[in-house]
Amino acid sequence: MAADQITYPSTCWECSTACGALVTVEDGRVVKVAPNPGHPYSKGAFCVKGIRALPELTYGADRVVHPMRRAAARGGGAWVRITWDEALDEMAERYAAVAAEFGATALAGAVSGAFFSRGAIVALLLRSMGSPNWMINQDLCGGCRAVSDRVTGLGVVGGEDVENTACALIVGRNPSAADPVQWMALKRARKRGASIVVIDPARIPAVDIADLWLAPRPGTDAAVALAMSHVLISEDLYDRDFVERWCHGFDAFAERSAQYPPARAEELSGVPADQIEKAARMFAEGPSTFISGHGIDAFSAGVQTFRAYHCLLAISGNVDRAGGSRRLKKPAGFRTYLDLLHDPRFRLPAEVEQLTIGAERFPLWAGPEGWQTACHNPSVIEAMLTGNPYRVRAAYVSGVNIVVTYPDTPKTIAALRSLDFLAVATHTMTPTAEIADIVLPKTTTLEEEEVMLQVGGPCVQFTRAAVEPRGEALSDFEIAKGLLARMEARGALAADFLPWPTKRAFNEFLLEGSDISMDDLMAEGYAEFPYALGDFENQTFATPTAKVELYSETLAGLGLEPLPDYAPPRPERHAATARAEFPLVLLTGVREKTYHHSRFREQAWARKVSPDPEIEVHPETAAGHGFGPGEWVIVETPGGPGSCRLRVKVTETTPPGVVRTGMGWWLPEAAAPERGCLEVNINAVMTYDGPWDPMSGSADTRGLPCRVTRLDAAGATRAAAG
Ligand SMILES: Nc1nc2c(c(=O)[nH]1)N[C@H]1C(S)=C(S)[C@@H](COP(=O)(O)OP(=O)(O)OC[C@H]3O[C@@H](n4cnc5c(=O)[nH]c(N)nc54)[C@H](O)[C@@H]3O)O[C@H]1N2
Ligand SMILES: Nc1nc2c(c(=O)[nH]1)N[C@H]1C(S)=C(S)[C@@H](COP(=O)(O)OP(=O)(O)OC[C@H]3O[C@@H](n4cnc5c(=O)[nH]c(N)nc54)[C@H](O)[C@@H]3O)O[C@H]1N2
Ligand code: SF4
Ligand SMILES: [Mo]
Repeated sequence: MAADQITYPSTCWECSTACGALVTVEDGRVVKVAPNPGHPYSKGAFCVKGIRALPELTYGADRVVHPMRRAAARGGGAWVRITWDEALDEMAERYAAVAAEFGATALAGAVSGAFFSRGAIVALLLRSMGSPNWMINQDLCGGCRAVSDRVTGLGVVGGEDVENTACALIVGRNPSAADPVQWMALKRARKRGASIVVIDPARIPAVDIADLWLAPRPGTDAAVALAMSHVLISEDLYDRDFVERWCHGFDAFAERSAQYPPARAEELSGVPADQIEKAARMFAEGPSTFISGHGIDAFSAGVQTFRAYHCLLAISGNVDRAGGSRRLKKPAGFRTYLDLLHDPRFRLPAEVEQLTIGAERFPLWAGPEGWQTACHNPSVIEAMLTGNPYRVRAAYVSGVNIVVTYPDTPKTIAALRSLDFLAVATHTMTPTAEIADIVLPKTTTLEEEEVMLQVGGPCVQFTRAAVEPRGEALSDFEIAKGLLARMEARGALAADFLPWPTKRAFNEFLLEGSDISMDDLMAEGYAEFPYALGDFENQTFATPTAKVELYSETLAGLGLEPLPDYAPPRPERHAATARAEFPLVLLTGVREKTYHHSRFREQAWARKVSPDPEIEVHPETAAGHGFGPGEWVIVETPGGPGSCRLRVKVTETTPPGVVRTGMGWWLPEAAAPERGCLEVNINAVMTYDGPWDPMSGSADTRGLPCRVTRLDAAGATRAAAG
């Protein structure tokens, strides 16, 4: 290493895996991002997005490096450079004017979620301006899991103890693509003799290290999980002691699961009964952990499906035990971002929070009692367009590319265009930024400090601001502070819920009550802390009965189904004629190693590795429909707003009758403002209008009926050229 290089321990937070990193700086520039093999959680696991995409994002030619104001009609693609003072003054002026005329609830924020500090900061910014409205993308991600985790009282999401497990049950999760830390841990577990069971309609790489692979028809997992519970109960393989002491509603749950003996589950899911029995017996041996993913989340029966698996986990006695699924651990006194959101010191009056859009429809999801206290997104889109329940007129978007990543792209565009004012903080000019009035340059992971709880560790992690921000980029914290100061000067501040002078002070506040110091964190990049497992007497379950609720009193109180149950998947709920018209089942969201959702599409190396949006098709399906490998097809769904073109990949890993595609596609080189997001983006095909999960408000992003047709020769030529 050159003498003038310094290497810092840090954390990559380009994605929620948050791997331990070593960042090398020379002459004020990051010259290397590498894994930190000494990190207690990631143990050297890392991915190409951290190593390559992050530095290229930071130093790439496409980066937005100064604030800009649009110089033509909205979406016209013409921009002028302005100063931060001009940008923030104009934002304050516009937000204050909307709040004065229509009330502060006419303002909304959008961010990915409170997993990162920017989520909490955007929420506290909006609250300071008097609005409880902020959107998160988690209804499209881990929302069903989170709601199930809360209503059962388990609190186990992210706590899979793969290192010590004897059996890993992987459901709707593709770890080799989605999470290098989990994937490495699974391979280690396999090596030391742990058994692995995969439940996935597709033959994912994890199947290659599995003892057993169950391939249900998409959307039928609840039947499989209930049948597995039935096997545990009828064969007396469940944990009687844990159930008697710590579970509520066992008899009712046993009755419910008895309605799904393996033979019936086989009919509903297509998984042979003997495989369900085998999987149940392997899982019952333990210690076993439940590894779940997006494949059973983000659909309109997601919470019930998750509850079926969560109840299986509970009765198997694998809650908060070594090798099982750990409950959330944090250092005594430490504050997470979610803690901040629920802290009474940073709350608006109850009657204002009750106005959160979606709180009435989905109280477990949106509003004061909701998981992250955010809005229900499709309801906000509706509010922007129709004024129901009231009109949202101005928005601030940061850390989320909603035009591309929300279903129903044309509607999201129309909703954002209907606003009086839109400001977007971003790294590059995305289709969302293209329709803003003001675009703000944001710092990247290499330029901004972050303190976060690593649930998987568990440990607290630190991300170092390794270099000065490029150009005039600012962090979410600095943008929010600048904006609030200007709102205050206009007498338009409801409260100051961001009282810390700097991001460092904010980070110190998170650590304040704990034994961990900023110095410790900076020196190592992480800090471990002691915790207890299985201390159910002192750390009770956060439910009305203080037990794990197999029968949910919370759901019963809301008039919702208190026991987990199976519901037929979307294609089966359609009339036969519609099924004939849309004969295939669409799964979206296949993760590509080169991209993070819509990000890094401007990077040449990534586009070289993954040049086209693909659709995976079984050889039988391809033959039946006359698709050849590499041909372009268009995809449509019933009630969807449009179509998109994708390139056929013929593969036996996808089952017949099912097609799988990714998400997040757009073409930075294509014409503004859409930049291809209406042509190659799967969300241009799907509706966001429901049906919604009655508990979490999630819409179907998988298991949808669809129609796939070949592009004609002319279309194919256009596509290849485009
Ligand atoms: N490289 C890269 N990594 C990423 C991301 C990225 O964009 N790029 N995104 C990150 C984010 S935010 C997320 S949420 C995760 C998502 O990553 P995962 O949680 O792994 O989710 P998916 O890849 O959407 O789907 C996982 C599996 O579910 C299966 N599946 C589909 N339908 C069903 C079903 O009905 N039942 C069952 N049992 N399985 C089903 C699919 O075939 C797929 O193999 O990845 C994270 N990691
Ligand atoms: N059809 C379909 N739709 C899906 C999914 C699916 O499987 N199918 N998956 C859903 C899931 S799981 C998720 S999590 C969402 C993801 O949806 P998004 O969060 O919208 O995805 P990203 O492309 O990661 O968008 C991040 C954007 O925020 C900007 N940004 C601003 N500040 C920051 C910052 O500090 N850090 C980072 N990293 N970015 C910043 C970046 O420039 C980038 O444009 O999409 C969802 N949408
Ligand atoms: S998986 Fe890749 S992008 Fe995500 S935190 Fe780890 S290195 Fe960064
Ligand atoms: Mo996600």
